[in-house]
Amino acid sequence: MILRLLVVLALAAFAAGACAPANAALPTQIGIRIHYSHFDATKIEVPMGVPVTFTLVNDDPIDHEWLIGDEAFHARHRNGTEAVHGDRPNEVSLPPFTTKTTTLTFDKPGVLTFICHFPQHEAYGMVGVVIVRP
Ligand SMILES: [Cu+2]
Repeated sequence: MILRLLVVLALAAFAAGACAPANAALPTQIGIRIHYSHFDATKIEVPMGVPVTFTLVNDDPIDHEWLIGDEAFHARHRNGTEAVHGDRPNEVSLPPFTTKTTTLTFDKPGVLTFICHFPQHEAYGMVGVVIVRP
């Protein structure tokens, strides 16, 4: 009987721990600066289920873009013909010397990639990952 009670208490403690917001310490305000055709942050951890605001700074005298999504999304954009993005929070066009903000809420855990799909920019290294933590 006592053993059973201890098991129940242990399970209750485990459940309480599992429900604690493990991702609460992760930032919801992210700054990414582009300079010499590179992102200055290429591995970013964010919490799932809450709005995350990205401030994107293009410090270069040329156009860039910040497109975030999964592999299928990027496969479409690598072959895409859309020169300018503007209406979707996960697709941001960045003219020279501009700053833009965009807010996204990630609804599932996992790894997403952000890439600039201007010709040769991905190959040059304009790639980063966002890790969404539950
Ligand atoms: Cu670029």
